[in-house]
Amino acid sequence: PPPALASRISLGACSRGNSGLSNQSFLVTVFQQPNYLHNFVQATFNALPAEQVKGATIVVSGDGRYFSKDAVQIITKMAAANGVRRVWVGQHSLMSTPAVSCVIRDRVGADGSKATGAFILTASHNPGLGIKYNMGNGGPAPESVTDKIFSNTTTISEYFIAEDLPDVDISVVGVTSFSGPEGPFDVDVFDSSVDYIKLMKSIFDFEAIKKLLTSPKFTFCYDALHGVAGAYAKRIFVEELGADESSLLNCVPKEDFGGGHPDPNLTYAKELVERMGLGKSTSNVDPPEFGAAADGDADRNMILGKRFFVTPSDSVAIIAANAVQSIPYFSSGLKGVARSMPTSAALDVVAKNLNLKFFEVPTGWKFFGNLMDAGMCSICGEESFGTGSDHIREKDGIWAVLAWLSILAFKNKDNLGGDKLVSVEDIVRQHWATYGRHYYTRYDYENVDAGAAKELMANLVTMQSSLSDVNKLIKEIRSDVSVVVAADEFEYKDPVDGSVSKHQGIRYLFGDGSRLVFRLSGTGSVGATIRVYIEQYEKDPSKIGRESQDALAPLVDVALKLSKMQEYTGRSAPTVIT
Ligand code: VG1
Ligand code: CO
Repeated sequence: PPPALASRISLGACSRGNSGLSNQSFLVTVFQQPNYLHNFVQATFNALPAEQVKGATIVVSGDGRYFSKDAVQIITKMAAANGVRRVWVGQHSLMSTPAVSCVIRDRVGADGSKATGAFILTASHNPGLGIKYNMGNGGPAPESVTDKIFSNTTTISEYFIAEDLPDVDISVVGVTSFSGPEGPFDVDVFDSSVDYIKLMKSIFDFEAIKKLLTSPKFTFCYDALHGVAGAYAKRIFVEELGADESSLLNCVPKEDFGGGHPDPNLTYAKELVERMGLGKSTSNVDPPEFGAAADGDADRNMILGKRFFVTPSDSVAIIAANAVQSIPYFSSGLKGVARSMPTSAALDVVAKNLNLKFFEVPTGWKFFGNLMDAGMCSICGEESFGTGSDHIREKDGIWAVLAWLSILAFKNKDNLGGDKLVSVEDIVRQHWATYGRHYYTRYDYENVDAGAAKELMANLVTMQSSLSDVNKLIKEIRSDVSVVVAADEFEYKDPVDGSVSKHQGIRYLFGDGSRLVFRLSGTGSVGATIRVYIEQYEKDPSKIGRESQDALAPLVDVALKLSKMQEYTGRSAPTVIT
């Protein structure tokens, strides 16, 4: 074909995002404003070192939500005009965030090429569309790059696009070659589940998991919430591991997530929650032994047992405690473990007992990536339904499910013919008996007036200067909670590159190990989102079996009154409790 012409088109400014376009821009309406996508893409190309653009290989894919197929064609044409050598696209434009990370790290093209980055079209667990850029290590772009992208979007005046390059049929696997405006240009469409399954097989003992999944006693259910995880779930759980097709719920990716909200928690994963016996339904059908859900881009996970919820903070601790015995990838030991600051300290206790290196990092996956690149961390997690390991540089929803299935398979390996399987609940209760229990809950106040949220936070910081006043106040609110022994704003010095991140959340630490943490979300869609994290440690074996919301009631009371939540926000209740 004749060379495509690159055109220059003028632009206006783009609004600030987190590791991509977020906030309002996650809404498709804003996203489709003229040139909004183009602005971000060109600003990213301009922010990258030349060798990661000219002649480079870049992944362009997403979780299949509305407009992403069109966006793939636009980004492809812009890549061609910017001198990119080849673009790798997931078939039907589908690639989960963890699969993108895997593809960047592991895939080698037929011509020996390797990718140096990826545009990922997703807004994760939020509806609407977003876009983010990942780097050559497979992880989110660091702040140095996102700051540059943002500043570029405020000054950018033109972008480059090969407008007459024909659209590529992304439903068909194969390489299409063009003579682009900057020279030869290839679009390689492929099925990323091939690369992803290969990686999973190198980590887990598929035979052992298959024995569990095909045992008549074990029942299983996976809900992709109509997100991209469904594309992998069928291949892995059904075709590779022998689960029944009926174990899959909402596993056909849909552009609109079937009208749902692809956030794997007890509020939004309704169908799964009912099926697992945790909902309101009075059905007397025996729930499955194990259930799990994913978010839109499949990096998050929720783990459930029969009528039992596993908190994400417990999940990462339990995986870390059992990894060496149950998962071949970790058989020679863990390099270290890490959690985000607001995540409960369940993992800390495991690290201490097993004598593992331990890190507490700010919220967001990029901090884990640095530790992993330096060989300091094997397993990590966040309270926000994110769990993962150093096999890639993103959290990984299906990996977390396979990790739990591996633990169940290991605990039941001599028991599959026995009377009763060791259940998810047994494993968690056993864990609490050994390490103590961290009661944990998170209250989210969404779409709060941004000014009010700022004032609330500022007041909490001011109060930290006098702990005796704070403790006096607390005693008036509830006499049955411990005293605050330290209070600060979390600050993190990266042990690898020495960079310092300040103002990463307000902490009140109690004498009995309880914690209250307050943070403003960096990913919320409209207004401000205040997150309150409430945690209480209980070592006494006679007190570890309580209902979580009962056990935490006194601390919740203190958190809301100390922060003057209702006074500042006008809200008498949170939007979501997890
Ligand atoms: C939220 C979570 C955080 C997570 C982030 C990205 O951020 O709290 O733990 O890393 O989402 O998740 P925030 O700033 O709104 O609290 V995802 O699935 O979008 O990669
Ligand atoms: Co996500």
